[in-house]
Amino acid sequence: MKSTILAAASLAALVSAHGAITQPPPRLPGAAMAAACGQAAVDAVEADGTIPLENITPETNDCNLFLCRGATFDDNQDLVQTFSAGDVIDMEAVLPIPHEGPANVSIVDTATNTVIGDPLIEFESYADENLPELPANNTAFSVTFPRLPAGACTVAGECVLQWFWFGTGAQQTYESCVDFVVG
Ligand SMILES: [Cu+2]
Repeated sequence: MKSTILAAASLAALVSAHGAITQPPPRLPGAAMAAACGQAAVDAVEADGTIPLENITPETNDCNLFLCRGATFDDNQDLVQTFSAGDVIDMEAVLPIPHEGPANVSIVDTATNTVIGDPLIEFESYADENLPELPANNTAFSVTFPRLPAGACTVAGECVLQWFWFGTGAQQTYESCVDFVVG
């Protein structure tokens, strides 16, 4: 609960920011991330929950920066969602500084950092700062939870729903993860 309040506070106070998922509740930085990536990495994400991977310098090789921007299951065991095949999941993102590029939401096996199946949603061109206004579906959209292979993602921590966005011109990578189990 404490970490949820912290996230709401840091996302509300966006100063120099880029983008992140706000719903369903995303993985947040914490003590386990600090142990793996360094306290400076945690401080950077807590100061601005929307920064890209490229703004973080891991302090050890244990930091899994390219999965969930280094956020860990250990720090987020109270945020695990339960999804079933056919569930429509409403997702919300904030994009205070858009950068045009591809984006998707996929299910990722956290042990191997590999995508399971097809993306649940895919944007060829997302967060285009040249548009007068961002399309409404860039910040509020739904995905339908697929039927996974039997036994997949049944234990908390095994899988995440990962929002991934790459700003092509900015050369910035964004990842927000939602922990879940198949119910
Ligand atoms: Cu940016």
